[in-house]
Amino acid sequence: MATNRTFTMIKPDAVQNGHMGNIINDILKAGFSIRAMKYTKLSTDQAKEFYAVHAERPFYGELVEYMTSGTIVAAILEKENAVQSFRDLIGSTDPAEAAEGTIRKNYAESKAKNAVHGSDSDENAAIEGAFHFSPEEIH
Ligand code: IDP
Ligand code: MG
Repeated sequence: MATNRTFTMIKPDAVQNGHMGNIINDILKAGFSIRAMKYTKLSTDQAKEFYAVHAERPFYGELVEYMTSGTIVAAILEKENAVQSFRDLIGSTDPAEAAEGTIRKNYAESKAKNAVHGSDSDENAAIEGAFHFSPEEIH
């Protein structure tokens, strides 16, 4: 059964381009509540570990470099059917293919610099949330 939490990051391009406030506003307007939030920067080791599932993909090096290039916002979000609902809100990986009104359509630069992360399963939402937040930081 679907759980009610997902994990997101507002990625370096979106922070640098000044979209952080609008993206948080869109998330709240869509009915998500914020259980934890952190303005932070990933180390190379953290980015490599977070994206380890993509280690064999040709864009892995580029992805790690990009994700460590600036500050991000990491957050745990809550809503009914959170994982799927948030993937719907952010849209396709490539903003050129993302539906009108989605966060990636509105704010992403490219398929690589695509503004936001959203967990793809309940299992990964729990793993990714725990990667960034201790239990005491989740409210
Ligand atoms: P997702 O974020 O929509 O789940 P994934 O396929 O899991 O997409 O890829 C993880 C991240 O890797 C993407 O969000 C994007 O930043 C980056 N990425 C995915 N595909 C490409 C690509 O073809 N070129 C460069 N970067 C990519
Ligand atoms: Mg993914």
